[in-house]
Amino acid sequence: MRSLGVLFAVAVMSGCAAADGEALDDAEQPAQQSEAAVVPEAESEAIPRSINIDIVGAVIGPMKSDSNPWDGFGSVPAGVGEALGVALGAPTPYVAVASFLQTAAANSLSKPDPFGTATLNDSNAITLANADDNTENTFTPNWPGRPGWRNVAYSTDLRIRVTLQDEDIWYHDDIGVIEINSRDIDAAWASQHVYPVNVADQSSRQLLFVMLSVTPGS
Ligand SMILES: [Ca+2]
Ligand SMILES: [Ca+2]
Repeated sequence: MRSLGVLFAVAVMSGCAAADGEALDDAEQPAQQSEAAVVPEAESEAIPRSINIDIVGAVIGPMKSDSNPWDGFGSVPAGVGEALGVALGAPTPYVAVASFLQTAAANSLSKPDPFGTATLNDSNAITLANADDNTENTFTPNWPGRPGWRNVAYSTDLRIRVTLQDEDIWYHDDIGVIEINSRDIDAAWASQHVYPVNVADQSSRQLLFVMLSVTPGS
């Protein structure tokens, strides 16, 4: 009994020593980390009252909603739509879709010649690209110049409507009419870089992402 008691005491003492050391580390480190992390985050999260909004580009789906290619004839293989659905359901859909569009299955399809306009709260219309200056045959157009709005008074009522078409010889194909709201603008600001707004569910997967940049106005 006595020897067992000594063993027990030694075990408790060494256990306590280890526990004390761990408890000290646990108590001190999170406090230091959270103070260091919280302050800059809080500063960067506040969106300015005046902002610049740029519509930088877009990501167009690999086919029309009827499974026909953007240009030409024939139907797109069923596997393309299935792979697109998987990519849109991925944890980071923009990264997954961008990767998929570079695969041979998507890259071999005919691509649209995107152009269109954007309006801010039903007025302030701008041209993203027209039939003369648009990039042709691309799923990932970047708009020429710097289309957007300067020194916009931030409000939760901000709404941007983007209308895109595929330039064709006779009748342009509609790509999509989608809307971006203040929550998307908040997300773009918080990202502090060009932010892909997922709009696939607003356009039958024809217009997948609108690339948005939000910077401080003056
Ligand atoms: Ca077309
Ligand atoms: Ca076309």
